[in-house]
Amino acid sequence: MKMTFRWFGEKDDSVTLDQIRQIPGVSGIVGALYDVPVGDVWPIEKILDLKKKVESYGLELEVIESVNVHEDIKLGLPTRDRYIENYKETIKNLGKAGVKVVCYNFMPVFDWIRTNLNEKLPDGSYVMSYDEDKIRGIDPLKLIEDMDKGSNGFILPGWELDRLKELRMLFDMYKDVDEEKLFDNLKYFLENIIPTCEEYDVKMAIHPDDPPWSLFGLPRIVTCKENLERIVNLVDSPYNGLTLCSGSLGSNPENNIPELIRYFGKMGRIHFGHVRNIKFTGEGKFYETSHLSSDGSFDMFEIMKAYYDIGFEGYIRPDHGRMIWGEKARPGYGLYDRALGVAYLNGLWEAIQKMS
Ligand SMILES: [Mn+2]
Repeated sequence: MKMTFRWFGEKDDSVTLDQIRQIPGVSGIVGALYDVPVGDVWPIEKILDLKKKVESYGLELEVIESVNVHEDIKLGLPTRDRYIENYKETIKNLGKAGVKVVCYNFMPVFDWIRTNLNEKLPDGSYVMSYDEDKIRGIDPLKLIEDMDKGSNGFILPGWELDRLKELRMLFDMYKDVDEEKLFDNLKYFLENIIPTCEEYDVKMAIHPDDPPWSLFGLPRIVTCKENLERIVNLVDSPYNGLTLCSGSLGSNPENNIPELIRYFGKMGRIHFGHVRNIKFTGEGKFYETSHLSSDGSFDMFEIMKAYYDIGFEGYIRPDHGRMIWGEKARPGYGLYDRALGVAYLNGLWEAIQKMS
């Protein structure tokens, strides 16, 4: 297991590489180029610049999150072939720069969704929360406005406004795309890019939908064991793999996270693990807690034990943290609580290792 930490780059992150390198047990950064428009090729020079910067702090750049998939690919439009060619070029460039895993998602229109980015808990910390009742009947444009307002001035990953400004048109285009069509479009995408991934040794790791169910009538397919199995079988190659995100998949209590880790881990299809805890407060209601088991609804020991038992050699990162100690940062991506998460997950790992 390699412990990593997500970083949004010098211009876009309140956290510095200098701070990250001081967190015990972090081997590398999960990075991305944020100034390349979705669908364009990531220039090798820019990737190498980022790599050089990260490595100058003694950290590695082996995981990218995300290379976003152009909406035309998800929609299956004739223009998709051009964007798929660009995606392959990006994979080539990333492979040449030593990147091993690319996390991506295949969610139509929206990325992850929370209904409150700054909910105050009794202990004074702030967390992100979700309430399905608040989603029902809300205009999606209003949701975007609220997500933008609550972001402390940062751009939220997946919520870049330029991507969303043609929202109404996008909704219209998805009218003919149901789950089956979306599976077809994902298959077409994977069939085209996986040979390049194999050649350049870059593993694809699809991120679950968050939350893992359909919203606003849009199809969502990366949601449950059955669908994950279908996805890894769309192209039978170890390069077609998963990001196992405990918080996303786990927000449906029917998804048993340790079981999923064991099942897909044994198949060699988990390349990246997002490990975080959430607390259910009702049906379709939860908030993101600290990583500690007793703070939330998940047994984090069982999650780390599952990774240990499958002999996991991929990458893990703490996921969203709370906002604590007065920190002002991108919601979910402050320094303090994620660093606590790293220390805790590494502690679990050491204990499991020594007791095995
Ligand atoms: Mn995640």
